[in-house]
Parts: sequence; C-alpha cells; structure tokens
Amino acid sequence: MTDKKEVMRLQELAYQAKYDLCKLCGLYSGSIHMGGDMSMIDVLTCLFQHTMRVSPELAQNPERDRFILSKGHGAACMYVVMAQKGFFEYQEICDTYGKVGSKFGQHPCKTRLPMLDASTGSLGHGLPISVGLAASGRQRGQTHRVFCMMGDGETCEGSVWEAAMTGHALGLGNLVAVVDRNRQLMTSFSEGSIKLDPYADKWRAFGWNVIEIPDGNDMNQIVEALDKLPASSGSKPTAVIANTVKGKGISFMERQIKWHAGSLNETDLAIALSDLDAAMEKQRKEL
Ligand SMILES: Cc1ncc(C[n+]2csc(CCOP(=O)(O)OP(=O)(O)O)c2C)c(N)n1
Repeated sequence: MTDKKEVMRLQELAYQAKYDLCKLCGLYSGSIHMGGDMSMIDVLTCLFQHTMRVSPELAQNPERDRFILSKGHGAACMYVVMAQKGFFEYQEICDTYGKVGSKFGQHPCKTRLPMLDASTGSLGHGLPISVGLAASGRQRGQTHRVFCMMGDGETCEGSVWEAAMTGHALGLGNLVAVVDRNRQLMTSFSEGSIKLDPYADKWRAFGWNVIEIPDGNDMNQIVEALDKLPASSGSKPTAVIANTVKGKGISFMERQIKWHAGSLNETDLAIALSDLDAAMEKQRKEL
C-alpha cells in the first residue's frame, strides 16, 4: 500500500516540473524534445525525489546512486527535475539552456556538468556505461544502485542487448534499466515499424527481473513499482518498463508524431499550462 501523502507530494513536484519544462520550452528559441520529456517526467520525478539516493550533498559520496540519462535528448527534462532537487537553479537553466558554452546543453555533457555520471545523446550507450559502473561498484564492495533511463525506441540499438546480456552474465543486481515505453520513436509508432512486443518477455529472456508499470504516468503506480525494486545485493539486474504516453498531459501533444520535439509559441504555452492546471486540479480531488 503506497503512502498517499508521499504520492501527493510527488504529484505536486511532477506538476511543478512539467510547468517549468513548458515555460523553458516557451522561452527557448530552438526546439525541445517535449514528447519524450512529458512521457518520462513522472517517473523521473519519482526517481530523483523518492527512489534514488542522490542529492547535491551526496555528490562526493561513493555510495550515492548513479543515474544515466541514456535517452540524452531528454536533457531539458532531467535539468528541471534536478533543479527541483537542488542541484542548480532553474533560472540558470532558463538563462543559458542550449547556448554555446552552457552547462545545460541540448544533450547532457559531463565535461560542463561534472555531477553527471555520463555524457549522453548518441542512443544505445547508456546501458553499456551503466553495466561498467555497476560492475565497478560490485568490485569495490559498494552497495549503491546504477539507474539507466532509456527510450523504448532506443532499445532498437544492438548495444543495449549486448549490455543486457553482460549485466545478466555478471549478476548485476545493483543495475536498474528504466524504459520509457511510450510506443513512439522519432517519426513512427513502435509497433507500426520495429515491433517491440512482447517487450517484457525480451528482457526476461535476457535473464532480467521485470517490473512493469501499467500506467507510467500514474504516480501511485510508479511509487508502488519502484518501491518493489529488489535489494542491490541480488544477482539479477532489473528492467522497469513504464508504459507511458508521449506528450502526456498536453492536449495537442499527446501521441502526436510531430511532437517528438518542438517549441511553444505564446498561445501553445498558455494552452499547455492550462492543461496542466486542469489535470492537477483533478488529481488533487481524486487523492
Ligand atoms: C545513435 C543515434 N541514432 C539516432 C539518434 C536520433 N534520435 C534522437 S531521439 C530518437 C528517437 C528515440 O526514440 P525513443 O528512444 O523511443 O525516445 P522517446 O520517444 O522517448 O523520445 C532518435 C532516432 C540519436 N540520438 N542517436
């Protein structure tokens, strides 16, 4: 049974993060990967605010959890969620996002933002890096977990499955892959092109524990699922498959191929923010 107060707290944080992300998108002159940001933002909020042992104070602690945003095109979403956790100021993101020399590039860059565990953006690299980090943690006798957030389209990359095999072979119970299963790639729907189903079975066949979240945009379900993660001392890595909706929560974005990435003009932004307000009002009444 999940703690209602905690779920409500996380919902409010996710709502604020969505708001911040939309406002950033309204300010920025280029495009932001809003579709996949809005699909993963609820899970990301739960990871940073509830599940993972991370904070600015723990930055130098070798036992802190590690996080790799393998779907690096979702950097803007990660930045706003990390800002909420106190890693940096939201205003600094707004002032510098995407500019030459900024800490906040369109893809995460560890050289500019040393608190990151990896630079990402070229899909299919996060899980191999995470396997290495998890194996290294094991060798050193550390107990932290390594979390790797991927897009479902990203898992078309062969390197993901090579890493999955290795994670199983090395018995990395300290490794958690989280897949944002929004069923959309960049220009197509997954099942209309590459056909990923039966998706959970694929991970099981590679020797992984699987935890499925039927609705990965429902905070109740997200908390319940992530609270079930097995101990990091186990011998099997875990794949959390979050079934989400691309563009979730914004009427003109949901399941729209053209909203893989885009920018928000003044009218779009007003609609987006009012959609978020209405959804949050409904959630407050329901809990
Ligand atoms: C190796 C590589 N190939 C292509 C791209 C371009 N690209 C950026 S996002 C994307 C689609 C990814 O789909 P998915 O992983 O499902 O992400 P989401 O739908 O959650 O945004 C592609 C092909 C890339 N970043 N890296």
